[in-house]
Amino acid sequence: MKVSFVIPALNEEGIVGKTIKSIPVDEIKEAGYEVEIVVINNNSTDNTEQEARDAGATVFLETNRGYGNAYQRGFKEATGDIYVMGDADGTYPLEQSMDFINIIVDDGCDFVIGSRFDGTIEKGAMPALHQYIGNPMLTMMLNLFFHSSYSDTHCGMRAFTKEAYEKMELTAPGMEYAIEMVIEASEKDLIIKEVPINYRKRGGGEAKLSSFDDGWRHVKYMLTRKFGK
Ligand SMILES: Nc1nc2c(ncn2[C@@H]2O[C@H](COP(=O)(O)OP(=O)(O)O)[C@@H](O)[C@H]2O)c(=O)[nH]1
Ligand SMILES: [Mg+2]
Repeated sequence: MKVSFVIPALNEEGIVGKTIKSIPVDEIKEAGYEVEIVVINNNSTDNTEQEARDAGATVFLETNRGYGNAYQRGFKEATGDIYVMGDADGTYPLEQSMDFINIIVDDGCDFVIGSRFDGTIEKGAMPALHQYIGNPMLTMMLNLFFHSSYSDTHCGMRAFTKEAYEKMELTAPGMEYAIEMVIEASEKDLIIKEVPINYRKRGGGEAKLSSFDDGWRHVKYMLTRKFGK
């Protein structure tokens, strides 16, 4: 079996290399899997591409900007049986990936998602507005609308089987991709499990997220999906 790590990176020079190197490739190989690391770059204007290559990733250039577009391309290029996804900014504990893989393989889960709220959030890793208001409210709204029970719908560290990925019909080009995926996972009745994780401060670069614009886009996405246009 093969595990594909899929990582979108837009101007993540200085941290994308470290993020890739934090993937426990030896541990995963010792457990009997092949490993591949796919990075999707969208015309980064810094050294992201070379840094990712030097760290051992295969880098693809996607010309359509956006978090969703990057992931869609990444999963198209990935050749594994299990996909692990996470940001290129050092915030997610990719060193904990084996836990995610074991839950899929040993427990027969389809979709594993990290939970920062059940785990720990390092000081300064998440703005207070997101930690105490934005994320809990968006998570509550999503659970209410789509009859799910996630504790952290915006957690970007996830793992799933190729079959699970193919069941989910994912088309969102931007950041809404994150919630489109958890809604699809729930609506397609995938077996879902959460894993508490430690969320860290960005290792450099800038967040591409803009609190109010992206928060509103998520609310709009949920309203439209639930009640139509
Ligand atoms: N390739 C690509 N990656 C993106 C784009 N937008 C965001 N990313 C990456 O997606 C991940 C999540 O973005 P980030 O700014 O960390 O969002 P946050 O974690 O929600 O604050 C990071 O690894 C970014 O570099 C994009 O348009 N193209
Ligand atoms: Mg991030």
